[in-house]
Amino acid sequence: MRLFHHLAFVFLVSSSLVNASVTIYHQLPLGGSTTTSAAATYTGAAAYDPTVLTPPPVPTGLTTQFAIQLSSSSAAVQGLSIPQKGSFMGFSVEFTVINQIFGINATYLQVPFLNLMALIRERAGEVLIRVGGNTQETAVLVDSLPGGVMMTKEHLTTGDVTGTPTLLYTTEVLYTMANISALVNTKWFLGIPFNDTNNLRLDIAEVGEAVLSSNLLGFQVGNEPDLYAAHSNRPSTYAPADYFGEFGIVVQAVNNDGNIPVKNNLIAPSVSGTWTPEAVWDTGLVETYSSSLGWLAVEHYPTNNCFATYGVGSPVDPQEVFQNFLNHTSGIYIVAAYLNSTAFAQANGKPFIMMETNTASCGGFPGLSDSFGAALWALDYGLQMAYSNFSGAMLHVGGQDVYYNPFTPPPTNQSTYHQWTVGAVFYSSIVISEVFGPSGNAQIVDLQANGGSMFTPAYAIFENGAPVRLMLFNYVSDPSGASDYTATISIGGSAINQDNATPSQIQVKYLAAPSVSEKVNITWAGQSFGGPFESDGRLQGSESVQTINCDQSSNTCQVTIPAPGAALVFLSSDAYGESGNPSTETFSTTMVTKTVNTATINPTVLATSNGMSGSTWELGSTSHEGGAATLRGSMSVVSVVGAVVGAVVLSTGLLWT
Ligand SMILES: *[C@@H]1O[C@H](CO)[C@@H](O)[C@H](O)[C@H]1NC(C)=O
Ligand SMILES: *[C@@H]1O[C@H](CO)[C@@H](O)[C@H](O)[C@H]1NC(C)=O
Ligand SMILES: *[C@@H]1O[C@H](CO)[C@@H](O)[C@H](O)[C@H]1NC(C)=O
Ligand SMILES: *[C@@H]1O[C@H](CO)[C@@H](O)[C@H](O)[C@H]1NC(C)=O
Ligand SMILES: *[C@@H]1O[C@H](CO)[C@@H](O)[C@H](O)[C@H]1NC(C)=O
Ligand SMILES: *[C@@H]1O[C@H](CO)[C@@H](O)[C@H](O)[C@H]1NC(C)=O
Ligand SMILES: *[C@@H]1O[C@H](CO)[C@@H](O)[C@H](O)[C@H]1NC(C)=O
Ligand SMILES: CC(=O)N[C@H]1CO[C@H](CO)[C@@H](O)[C@@H]1O
Repeated sequence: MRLFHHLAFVFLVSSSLVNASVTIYHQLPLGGSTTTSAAATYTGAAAYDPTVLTPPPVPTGLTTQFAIQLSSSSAAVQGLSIPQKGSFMGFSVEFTVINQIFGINATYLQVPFLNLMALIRERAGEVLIRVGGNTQETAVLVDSLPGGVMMTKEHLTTGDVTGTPTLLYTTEVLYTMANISALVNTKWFLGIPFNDTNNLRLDIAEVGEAVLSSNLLGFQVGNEPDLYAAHSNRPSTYAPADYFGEFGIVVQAVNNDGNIPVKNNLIAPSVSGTWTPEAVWDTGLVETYSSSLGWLAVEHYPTNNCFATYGVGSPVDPQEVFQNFLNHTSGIYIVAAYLNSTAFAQANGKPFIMMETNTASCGGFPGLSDSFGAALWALDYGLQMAYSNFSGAMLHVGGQDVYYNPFTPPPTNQSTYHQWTVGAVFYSSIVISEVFGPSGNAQIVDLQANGGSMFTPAYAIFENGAPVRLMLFNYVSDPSGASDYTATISIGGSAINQDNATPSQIQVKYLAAPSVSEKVNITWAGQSFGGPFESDGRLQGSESVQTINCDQSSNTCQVTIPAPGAALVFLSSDAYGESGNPSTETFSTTMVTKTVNTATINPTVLATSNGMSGSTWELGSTSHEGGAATLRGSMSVVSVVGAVVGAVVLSTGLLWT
């Protein structure tokens, strides 16, 4: 059933609400090399930088015909991962940008954001989001803020060399998250401020547990503590043993705090590579505080663009490093440093999370972080983490001044006429949600396909012992078609054996673009979010799923993967129906400026389509009609949507009938 959901935007001038939209502080202008006239219109903000790189050369000697022989039972498969969820690839949202991304308060939520999350939720059942970053350490919960906003930044109040501002926020932030959870089943990671363990501020845990309850997954204790010394947040001698001691202070405080009912959901150590995780494990932290720890976590970026941002390190030419993201060894190299730790986590009964990652720290690279190549890379890297027994990975989302965002709200002063920009790596997250689906029981194995060729990796996914899906990649960018490859798939025994389990037909969804450098014409099963400012958070275009008949005499199925591209192969109609064929509808938007508009929607349809019971909704109303309302009953205004955007308040009235 279709829903029509019209949103109206009303503009109110409020000069007191001026928020900068950056997460990289002391930002120098990024992305000077604007190559099209579009750049002029969009002021060179990194998120819309039109730089297009040149694909790496076509490798010689690529084998373009190879077989993939799958066992019909996982019992015979070596190295299958632990069970994985469709929500594996979530998002890490910098605390300072939540009012742009989520909405200005609990009743003014951003519809494009809800739509994007609904896409993951309808495939995976839930969405994982971490809210944090450097600002979590000095964040202060206050009763209220000038102008009634839920969050604001006070600049130059911390000694941190990155210039991280102090973040002030109200409980409305937690209510905003709760209301988002009610709509799209988001599960949250937060952080307990850790800048001063002599004066702990545990209120985020007290209020967070009260407001978010089971939607709250856990609290980071420290964000990148291995960088505290470098950022002047701790003495230069700060070492893992010091972190162990401070972690213990938090454990004791949480245990003694009667307002924090959950004692076992702390997260450590969230190190970023300056310390190895082993250096922390060696302190005995996990064994000592096992009953307090819910998760183990790290954060990692494979490279950085900090010269462009801070003048630190040496300049990196995006064109030169592009090829480093365009083969299977990239993810394998990154993950290798954590294999000890994922095994250690399993041995200690703790899930292991990549709490923050993306192509490159300090904002990523123009032309690279927002390219189809980055989408292939993030998909492969994500699956490699899953194969290596991570239990989740959060793609970082910053403000306008980064290149790597999975999604970017419009610049603050352009919200009146532009919509959202969905980045290439958001496609990776959608594909992963279908790769694992909603069962929570999907196990993945890296097949080292095609003789282990770094350009044509493949993974198989098993559920309940049987192969259900395959993910095939082609990293090569070759418009001639000569580097397209054909994989010949068979399951169980070969034609001459009795235990052949090759299906009669398979279904295939392609992640496609004409080149690894492409930034706009990226499609998943034929659908796209379009280019900069073109998205309301819904996939556009008609879905196209290929059905391939298998050869019944040879018991083989042939799938061709274009160069470049990736394909998700559904090995049975059940596997397709499970995660590949979502039937729900998301929140649609129609922007009408300078009017208050209303929309109609049948609440029972929405409640059903989003998989929740309408009776549990308690959304507050900020309708111009006034009065609180719940979803049940007709003519109830339940949600108003908008964003704090510079000097403009953008809000949207939305009426359910
Ligand atoms: C949410 O924001 C709107 C628009 O600024 C405002 O009218 C409303 O009072 C806010 N709600 C709360 C609970 O602060
Ligand atoms: C920790 O952060 C709080 C809030 O921003 C600040 O008031 C305090 O001075 C900081 N403490 C240290 C030791 O930096
Ligand atoms: C493949 O990626 C690795 C790791 O990023 C990189 O070192 C190597 O140069 C790449 N190989 C080719 C042929 O591009
Ligand atoms: C993993 O642990 C082993 C044994 O403790 C050690 O030799 C090795 O260096 C570790 N590997 C990594 C990548 O840290
Ligand atoms: C992941 O965990 C499973 C189950 O313990 C194990 O068999 C497999 O070898 C692990 N994979 C890696 C890459 O460590
Ligand atoms: C938006 O803000 C940027 C930076 O402050 C400015 O350069 C640009 O002219 C503004 N654009 C519009 C349309 O006001
Ligand atoms: C978009 O890319 C596809 C390949 O993925 C190609 O077939 C199509 O022609 C492209 N469309 C445009 C408008 O460039
Ligand atoms: C379901 C839910 O959490 N609703 C909350 C939405 O936000 C308001 C505050 O603005 C709360 O009162 C509701 O409980």
